[in-house]
Amino acid sequence: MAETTITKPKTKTRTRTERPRLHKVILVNDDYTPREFVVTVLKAEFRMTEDQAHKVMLTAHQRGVCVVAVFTKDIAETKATRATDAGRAKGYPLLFTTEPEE
Ligand code: TYC
Repeated sequence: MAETTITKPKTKTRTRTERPRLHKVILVNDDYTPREFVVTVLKAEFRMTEDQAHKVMLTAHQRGVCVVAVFTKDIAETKATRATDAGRAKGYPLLFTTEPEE
């Protein structure tokens, strides 16, 4: 007797791993922190050149805020905290915040 082999259709399951959302580090303007100090912190914490740091500082100064860079959540929060603490150590109200990218 002839045998019939029934094979189950193979369904391929593809798991999509989404990339983790990146978070923006945002520099907030204030009336007290010296411009040059803001530039120094941007260079030290975000590895910017004098030119880049100066542009970011000026944008925050003129518009109120400026996006400094994007990182994974952990790194964004750590850098924002370190940069804010650098200002606090000198008695300045300098503030860096974070928010998720859309
Ligand atoms: N506004 C400050 C001043 O005039 C300079 C400054 C710029 C401070 C950007 C904070 O995020 C800032 N001395």
